Amino acid sequence: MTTSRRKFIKISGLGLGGVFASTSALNLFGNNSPLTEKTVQKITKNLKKTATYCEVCFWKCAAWAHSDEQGNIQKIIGNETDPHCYGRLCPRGTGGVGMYSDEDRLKTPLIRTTIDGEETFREASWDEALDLIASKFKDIKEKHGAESFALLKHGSPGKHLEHLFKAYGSDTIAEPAYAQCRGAREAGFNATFGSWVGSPEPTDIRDTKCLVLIGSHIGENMHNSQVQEMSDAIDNNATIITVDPRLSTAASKSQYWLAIKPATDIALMLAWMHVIIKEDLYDKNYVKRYTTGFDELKEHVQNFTPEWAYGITTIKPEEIIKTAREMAHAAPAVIIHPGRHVSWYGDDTQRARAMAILNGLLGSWGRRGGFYFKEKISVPKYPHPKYPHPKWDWTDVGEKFPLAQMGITTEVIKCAIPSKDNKYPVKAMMVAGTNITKSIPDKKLLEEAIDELEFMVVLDTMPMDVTGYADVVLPECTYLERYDGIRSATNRTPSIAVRIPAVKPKYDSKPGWWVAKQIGERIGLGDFFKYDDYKEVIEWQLEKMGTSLEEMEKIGVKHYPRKSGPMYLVEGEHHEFPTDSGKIELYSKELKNLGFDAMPLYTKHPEPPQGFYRLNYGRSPMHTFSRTANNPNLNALKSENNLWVNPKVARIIGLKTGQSVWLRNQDKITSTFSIKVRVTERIRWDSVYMVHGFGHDNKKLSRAFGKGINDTQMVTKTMVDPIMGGTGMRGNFVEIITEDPHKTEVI
Ligand SMILES: Nc1nc2c(c(=O)[nH]1)N[C@H]1C(S)=C(S)[C@@H](COP(=O)(O)OP(=O)(O)OC[C@H]3O[C@@H](n4cnc5c(=O)[nH]c(N)nc54)[C@H](O)[C@@H]3O)O[C@H]1N2
Ligand SMILES: Nc1nc2c(c(=O)[nH]1)N[C@H]1C(S)=C(S)[C@@H](COP(=O)(O)OP(=O)(O)OC[C@H]3O[C@@H](n4cnc5c(=O)[nH]c(N)nc54)[C@H](O)[C@@H]3O)O[C@H]1N2
Ligand code: SF4
Ligand SMILES: [Mo]
Repeated sequence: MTTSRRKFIKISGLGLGGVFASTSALNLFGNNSPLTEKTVQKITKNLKKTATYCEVCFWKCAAWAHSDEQGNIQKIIGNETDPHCYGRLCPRGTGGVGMYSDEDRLKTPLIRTTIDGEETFREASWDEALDLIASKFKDIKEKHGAESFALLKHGSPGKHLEHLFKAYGSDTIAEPAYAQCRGAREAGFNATFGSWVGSPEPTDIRDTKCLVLIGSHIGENMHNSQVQEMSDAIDNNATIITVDPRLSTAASKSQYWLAIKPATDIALMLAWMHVIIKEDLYDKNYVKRYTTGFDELKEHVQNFTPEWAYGITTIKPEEIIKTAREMAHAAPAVIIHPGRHVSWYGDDTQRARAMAILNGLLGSWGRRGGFYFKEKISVPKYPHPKYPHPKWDWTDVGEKFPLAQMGITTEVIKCAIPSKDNKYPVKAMMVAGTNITKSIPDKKLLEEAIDELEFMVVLDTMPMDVTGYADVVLPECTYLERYDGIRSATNRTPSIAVRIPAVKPKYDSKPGWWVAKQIGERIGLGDFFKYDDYKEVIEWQLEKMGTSLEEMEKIGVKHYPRKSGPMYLVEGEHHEFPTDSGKIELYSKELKNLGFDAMPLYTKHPEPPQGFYRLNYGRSPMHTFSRTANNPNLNALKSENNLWVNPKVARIIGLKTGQSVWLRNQDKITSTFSIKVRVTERIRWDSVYMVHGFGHDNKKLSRAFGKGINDTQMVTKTMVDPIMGGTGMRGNFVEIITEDPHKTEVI
């Protein structure tokens, strides 16, 4: 196997054999018809109902997959009793069947090979691919130690492989859903309340009187029950305050849209604290009983007046004062929402701290309409031998970042680049359920690291960009075709959900658990996988949890009573918060002792140079990151992203809606593809905006290839959070190019 200069292979160059099984969903939905549940509900047939939970995003809504006698999946409908979806799937979940029916799916294992000096893939049997992978696992362990084999993962397949890696002796594990997503929020809230926010967020939106969204764009961010509860809250006349430089869907439903200058949110929040304290609007009993550091905070925010914040944020002092009063008026039924994708400007833990402190001042943590005390039920561990103790792991890799609580993807990736200071050499990598070429910033660094690897294996369902870098590609079957771990998530009350295969795996694809077991057995770790089918694991666990697979097949979701106590603080009762002081820490001694600011401070961030605009990005309600771009059902609803441009900018450059443009960033990186302009007042003049997840560069994705721009390609500069290692990605500036920069002159 070639290990030098790993070239990106476009799987398109191949005849990927395999029988095209008939797909029903496509015919049902037609190409352009909207996927409303109503349309879907009309189909009445003798359908088999199988309990599952959705994997189109990580909200994990419990659902029923309906399949016909021929084994075709006809529709997927939300489970009525599920607290993640309340019986309704979002458009992505309803269209999830497209993941199964997509004819571009990976169909067989592939092995990198060289033919006539050209690197390409050839089809391989599972035995050949797994034997090769097993030999690499042994080889890496012998030569470098098991720790040098890293796992980058996301979602259900990641869990199975995590077990394999830990059994093998490697805990060099990370996922972009931490350092590129919500890590900073967890660090900031943990430093304040002693616990993570977690997923689903314990926001009591249905009973709130005031919801404050700071960049969080619920409505485009389609996390299901949150969206439904927000819609109910709006019907119940809750006040919505949205802070966003863009008129998001949420902003358009809000009483207050604060069109903040990007990167200045901490200044706004400090001014809010100033007003709340100065006007005596904070919850005095709560602050006295449950918090520590109020005096220091009062002193700290003394000079952060609304007038001061106006100069930074461009939000008028009277608006700052009015919104602060609105929040206090609703308190404690108020939520300063922690957001989710928070890796923005590198001071993200401190921004999350500011949000947490505001919730503390207003007394909303542990209060109805604020944040409830979440609870989940633990799933018993299926017996296996003890994991060996690795010599080093993700904590060592991220040692520069004292409050990192999970592996930092970018740090693990850097470890693949040899240098004399690199104490933790990564020599091989497995990538499972994460499209790192789209989710990790700084492509140059990523490619440099991948180049150095001795071996790389990717487990995916689709020929995504990342597969082009692998030595071996393994086709996983979709969530509709496999068992996976029991879903047990934090909620108001504990509940579990199961995922049972609705149909047989298509083509030669296999479940992640099977792949982990096969590799494990080949490298002498059979004792860690003592089952023939993952079904046995679930059956064993369910029995221990007082139910059975038979029962779960019928109900899909099972509820358990709370055991940890009431959902909200009990008036007048003592409560110990899981922080060092047992109190909510408005002033953080922990951060101070680590050499960081004990209370958040505003720092100025770089601004776009002349002719450049800040690149802002977000979500589309019809898509999840890059994973759904090729999904036939969802692609029919939205096939490319657009570039939102303010009319003022459009006038200066001479742009029209629908016109194709290219982008070039501050580091002279030019977008491979073009994007169509959308001229709109909904974005500030200093930024441009696009939905993340488009601009795929693998031709094998027949619908998604070349459609729109990949925002990640433009993110070459990151602002790293010194507290937890998150990579702030909103400090990239782009210029708009109207002539095709890739056009070669024809003579
Ligand atoms: N520029 C930029 N970067 C970002 C973001 C952004 O908005 N902009 N968002 C960040 C955030 S919030 C997050 S959480 C991360 C997410 O980043 P990723 O974890 O990389 O998310 P996806 O794009 O969903 O990639 C998932 C991959 O899993 C594959 N897949 C889907 N289902 C299955 C399955 O059942 N089994 C297997 N084996 N594979 C499957 C898909 O085909 C795809 O290749 O990205 C972060 N990075
Ligand atoms: N449909 C759909 N829903 C999803 C996902 C998906 O892929 N598709 N992914 C899920 C995941 S993993 C995550 S992490 C979440 C992410 O979703 P959220 O946490 O809700 O949002 P972000 O992506 O962080 O923020 C996007 C918003 O921030 C605004 N913004 C940009 N810069 C600034 C600024 O400086 N200040 C302020 N105040 N606002 C700013 C943007 O205009 C945009 O409206 O969405 C989840 N929900
Ligand atoms: S929110 Fe939508 S995509 Fe995410 S799990 Fe639920 S139904 Fe699936
Ligand atoms: Mo995320």
